[in-house]
Amino acid sequence: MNIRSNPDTTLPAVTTGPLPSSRKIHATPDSAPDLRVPLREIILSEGAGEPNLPVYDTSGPYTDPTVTIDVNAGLSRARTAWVRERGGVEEYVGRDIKPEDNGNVGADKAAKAFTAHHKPLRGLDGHKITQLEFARAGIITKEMIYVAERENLGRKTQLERAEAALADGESFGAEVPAFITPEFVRSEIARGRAIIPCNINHAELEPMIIGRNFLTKINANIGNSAVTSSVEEEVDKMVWAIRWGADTVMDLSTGRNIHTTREWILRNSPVPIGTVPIYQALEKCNGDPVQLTWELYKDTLIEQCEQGVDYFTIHAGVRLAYIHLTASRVTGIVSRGGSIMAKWCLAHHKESFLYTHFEEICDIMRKYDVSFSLGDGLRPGSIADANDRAQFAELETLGELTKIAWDKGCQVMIEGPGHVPMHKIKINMDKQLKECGEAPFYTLGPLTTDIAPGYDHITSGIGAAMIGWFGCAMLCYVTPKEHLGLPDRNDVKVGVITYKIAAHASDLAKGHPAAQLRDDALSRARFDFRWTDQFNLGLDPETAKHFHDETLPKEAHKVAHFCSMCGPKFCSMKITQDVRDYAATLNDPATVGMTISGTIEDGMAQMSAKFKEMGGSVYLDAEKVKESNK
Ligand code: IRN
Ligand code: FE2
Repeated sequence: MNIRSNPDTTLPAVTTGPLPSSRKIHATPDSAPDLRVPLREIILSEGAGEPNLPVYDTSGPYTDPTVTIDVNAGLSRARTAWVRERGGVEEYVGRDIKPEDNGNVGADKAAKAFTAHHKPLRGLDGHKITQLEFARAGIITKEMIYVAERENLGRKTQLERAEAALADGESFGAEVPAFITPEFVRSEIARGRAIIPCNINHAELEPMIIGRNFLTKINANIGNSAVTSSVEEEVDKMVWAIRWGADTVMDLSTGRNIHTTREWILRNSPVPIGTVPIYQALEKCNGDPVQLTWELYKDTLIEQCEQGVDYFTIHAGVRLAYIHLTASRVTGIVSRGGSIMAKWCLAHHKESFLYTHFEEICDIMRKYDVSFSLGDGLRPGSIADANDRAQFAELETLGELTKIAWDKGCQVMIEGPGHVPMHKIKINMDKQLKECGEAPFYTLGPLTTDIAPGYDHITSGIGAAMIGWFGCAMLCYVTPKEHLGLPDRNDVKVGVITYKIAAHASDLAKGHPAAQLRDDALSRARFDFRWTDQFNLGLDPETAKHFHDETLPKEAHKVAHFCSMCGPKFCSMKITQDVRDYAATLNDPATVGMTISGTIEDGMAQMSAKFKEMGGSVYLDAEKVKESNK
């Protein structure tokens, strides 16, 4: 197979290689020795005096130098075996890809080359297919074992196992065990509080879990638009986003090559891929929402199910009766999917076909275990519109649809806003939990102010950290280009890092049992002036090192007990260290005989005398200090 000859695609050059001072390691769960659960080990410097730190790793084989990446062939399809051994699925000849289905002409060759060597699977009636169905039946799947191992962040030494056994039953926060077990994962999925988005046809997937009693996850959106970007750029953006920590990626492509772009992304993606199928359906009717039909939409759903998309944004809560509620808004309907459906409803003056055909949508998605991400088509697009009647009316409908999807055996999460000022955020979380039976919440930010175009990763990162703390399970990133243009590679990285910060800050605030390990390791490195360890333990080692080296570039400075912010004399860490050293000399056997209070008072008196002797001024001449310290 040689895809390079296809004029519509070129060989994607994707980013490979480990992060600085990191190596890929794998954990093996007790209950499934055939699974290899990925972790990244941050290797500390020799004198660190503590073990290397394992961290959660979303980057897939791209950071593993022992794996050869061939984007033309796609990643290994190991998960097909897990699906097949459970039974209840059939292989069949999938839908024929016609050029017009792509919303463009002649872009299907590469996609066909992939599908030629694997036929799609689908679930049979009367059999359990979805993770929800297995969980309810009390069955622990390999996906559940895998994510349990992953959530424990490598805390699995013998000692830790023993401690975990002791701590079992103890809980942090509301009801989370100190050590995540496959049974805990199963029970959270069974009650609808967590999902594992994992289409049976996305065999390249490394499963992950979304739920408020697990690590807070982040999503990165990529996708070309009609005007910019190409297939290979999008594949590389996916690889780039997961390198920095994106837990899921949504392909929001419109315009040319939708089917092909998605096929390339899926075949090369170790993280769940989400889409908004209405975007492709719209391309199939030349961008005119009025022409959309249920049949055309349904056909698009099946096409994407067969490809292996793990979750679909479906804006089924935009009901005809709610549209007028947006009339007096400052920014109307800002959701792309929401505005497409609003236009259709008004043009036909009919209830949305997504709402009227919802049960059929469930039946299709169940067969492939595609999770619902019930879309917030009426989310507020400005501070002025936050928490208005249109937004909450839709949320109530999403709650009603959640119950239908659950009855049908489908996994569900709920999308949320948008633009919301800080004091109106918590009510969103509380209302979502109540209306939607605790199904995981997945929000876009929210942006906490409208005044900073160019900085909306920050305006939204603030809201994301807050709502994550309150219990939001996944945070959809916003890049600095939000409202302004299509994000490039660097915007993707800045967006992902910003959201990793928000998600991790949430995990700390929620008291996740393993979250603080990394903070503590980094703080010890900082306090010990182990500069290289400090960089490498951070979310973006390259930038940290670069900033440091801008002023202190020499290798010798990597062990210096100061940085250029405060300089040698005013480094608080250095001063603390000096105070500790000084206190230690006072406790020295040479000074025995003194009482403890005597020691401190004597020390203070000595320092005071020295202070006066040096001229009694807070800021001293550096040369004089050096002289007196000799
Ligand atoms: C997330 C939460 N609320 C919205 N989102 C994301 O916005 C969603 O997952 C998808 O990536 C995008 C859909 O945008 P529209 O079609 O609602 O504008
Ligand atoms: Fe916005």
